[in-house]
Amino acid sequence: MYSIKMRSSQQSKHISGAETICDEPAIADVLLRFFNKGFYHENGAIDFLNLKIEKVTRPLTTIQSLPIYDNNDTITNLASQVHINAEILQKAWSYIEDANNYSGAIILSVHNGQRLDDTGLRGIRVTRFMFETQHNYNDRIQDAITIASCINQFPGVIAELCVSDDLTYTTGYFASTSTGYQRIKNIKQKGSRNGGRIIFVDNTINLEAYRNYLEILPKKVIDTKA
Ligand code: PML
Ligand code: MG
Repeated sequence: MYSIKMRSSQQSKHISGAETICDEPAIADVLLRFFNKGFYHENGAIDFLNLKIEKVTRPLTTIQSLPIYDNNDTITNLASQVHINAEILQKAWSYIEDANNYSGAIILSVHNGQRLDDTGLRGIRVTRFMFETQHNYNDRIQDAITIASCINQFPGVIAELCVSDDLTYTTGYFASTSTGYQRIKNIKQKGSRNGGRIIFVDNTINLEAYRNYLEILPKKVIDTKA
């Protein structure tokens, strides 16, 4: 199997990214799909696009997908279910609203709202994953569920908040092992590049092991049993 990654940018500003693991016969199709996604993007014309192919040499770790819900609950309500208070949520939201376009996720302490990763504008990128699913999700939703399933199922992770940085995509989600993947419509206004992925963790997390799990370990997400 092969890991395929794409990222594109404009004057070093993140425009788009994509990631999967596939078998050799599917590589050409995936490359074309990722090229189209990154090159022709509503966030703007690009001046850089990188496509990377790497053979996966380690066995894939299997992860169950989080259940998906369309309840359109509020972020505040969902956060309170996992004991994230308003102040910490506000801190997370400030990263989503700042002028930076992080290509990956930001890790925040659930105790004091401090940013714990040292990856600057890059953030932590969840990579080396695939989703073996019977469902016909669209690409965007399938990717988001796969990433959320990986992010949330590690010791010390409390929850994740995601807002797309695409100009016209206004559905985001809040995810945790207890709430599942909760889609939230109109999480932001149309026409804004504000967005990001915030991971809330407690102080039991082993950050080095977590980063290795998210960025290096090959992962296969499978459907949750009904
Ligand atoms: C993105 O790919 O821009 C993030 C989208 C997250 C929400 C996906 C959904 O459930 O609609
Ligand atoms: Mg995007």
